[in-house]
Amino acid sequence: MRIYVNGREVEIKDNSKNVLEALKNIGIEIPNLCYLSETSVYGACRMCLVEVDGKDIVTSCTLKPREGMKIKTNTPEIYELRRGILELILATHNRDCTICDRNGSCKLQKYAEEFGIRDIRFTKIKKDNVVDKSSPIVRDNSKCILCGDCVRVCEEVQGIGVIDFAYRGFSTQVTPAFSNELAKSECVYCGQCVAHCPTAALTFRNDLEKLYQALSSDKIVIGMVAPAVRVAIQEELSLESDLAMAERIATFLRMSGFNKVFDVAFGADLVAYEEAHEFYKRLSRQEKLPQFTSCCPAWVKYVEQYYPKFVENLSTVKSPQQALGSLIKKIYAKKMGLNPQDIFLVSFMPCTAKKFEAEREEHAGVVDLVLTTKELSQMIKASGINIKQISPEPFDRPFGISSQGGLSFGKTGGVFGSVVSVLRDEIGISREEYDNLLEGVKIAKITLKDGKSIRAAVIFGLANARKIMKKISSGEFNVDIVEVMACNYGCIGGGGQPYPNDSRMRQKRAHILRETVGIKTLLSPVENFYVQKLYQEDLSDEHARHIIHTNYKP
Ligand code: HC0
Ligand code: SF4
Repeated sequence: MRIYVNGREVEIKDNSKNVLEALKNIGIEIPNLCYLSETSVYGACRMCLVEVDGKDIVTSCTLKPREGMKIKTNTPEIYELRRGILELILATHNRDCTICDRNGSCKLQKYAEEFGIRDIRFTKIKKDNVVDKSSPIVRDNSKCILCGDCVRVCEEVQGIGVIDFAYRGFSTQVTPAFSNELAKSECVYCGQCVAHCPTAALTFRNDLEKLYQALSSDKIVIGMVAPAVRVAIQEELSLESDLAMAERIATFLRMSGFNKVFDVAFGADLVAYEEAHEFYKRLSRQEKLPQFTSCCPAWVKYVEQYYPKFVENLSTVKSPQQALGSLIKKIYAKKMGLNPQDIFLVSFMPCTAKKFEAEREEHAGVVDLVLTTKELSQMIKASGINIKQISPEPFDRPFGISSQGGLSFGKTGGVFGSVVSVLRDEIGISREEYDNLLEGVKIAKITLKDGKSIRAAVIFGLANARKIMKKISSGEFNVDIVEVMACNYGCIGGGGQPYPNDSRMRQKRAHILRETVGIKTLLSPVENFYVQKLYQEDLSDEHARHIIHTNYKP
């Protein structure tokens, strides 16, 4: 379709959702504070105004493109309107930018700078200041611009709907029901509201101070790095597809005082191996099927809240974070003659729910601190060390080697793919068929060499999980094993990843993760020599293996 933009004839896609997206695709980014391509259109902020056919000024997010239409995106009138909107938003906005969590990544701050706003004319109105620090997700209403992005993401993308608008006029707030704290709500701490909040109204708890306290104590500080962190942190450090990033992080952490640095992808190999065997046992006995993956803590909380009758279907294998943590505190410490109490274990995760997971009763005393990709990037930047110039050093042994399978955990489908590769290597597979059932659900039919057949589902995001869980619950959908990752694209899109954290960035991260996986020489967790050694020496019987299992209670 051809339209005219600022006096130039341009070609846009025929199926463009709206003018805002059509123009974005040809390189014109219309300012906006409430538009998300992942959710329904809200049209509240009024920043995305454009002039149509020399007459009307309308919001481009609600405007359907039409052949031959004449659009102006940048007239003096539009400029003044946008400036006025910004001034009105800023009138009630907490403007402590220098000490704000989103300093440098806030959309409102960016526009205030670009539109040259230096004075706010209307400052008599004060908003209620409510700060909720009850959970890893921090909510600060004084920074909220009522764009509703979090409300729509939580409801439409995650299918939870734990936050919504309440009260009227200047008292309007986004809050959980009855103005409760998030910790008392059904929030699963996935952090997708944080990922899409344009300001710092929703952030996550920053725990860096605890790290520096540990580093200045007598503790032995051990770090472990999750698969998705090595990919997304590059965005913060102006790197592109650095395949040695994980090893550079290892060097950096050692330079910062860490005694050892391990790879969570090793834990992922171990988990895939153990989970495949757990599944095969359940399949042979036809009990507690379907088996659900349990490495995503937001998904585990979701099952506990909404489907307690399926809690026993969750794999009892701990997540890689907790399984590796348990190995370090219980097996590694003993072998090295260390007192587990003297170890301070820090995991670097792309995820806000991992902070919650480490604090769960079942996992007490294992992982001492969870820091996100964002917090790691703050550490690196504050150190003044140019990470591009430091030499990559391998992770420490024995938990430093991983296969393609283990590293693939970082995006949706990775856990299931690894479990399948263990089944392939250990039992043998004679036939595999894959199909996309609905949008967001991948189905597999696998026949093992021993004649057993498996139906599997990989579910992308919690809103899709809700649809499938209803069908599983009613018996309409029969399946033996199910992988769920709460966030779209999996951990690479976790709530602790850098901003912007939208579909475009997630696609890019998925590509870099694939490249990073591709250079690994070990294909399957079965080929991981250190995993095999661990099974021979330390995890040889069921009793010994209980340290990497847990029980979620219905
Ligand atoms: Fe993930 Fe994990 S893959 S949940 O996304 O399973 O957070 O990256 O570390 O534990 O390995 C997150 C990422 C992990 C765990 C692993 C799993
Ligand atoms: Fe909703 Fe997830 Fe945000 Fe909680 S963390 S409010 S569940 S989007």
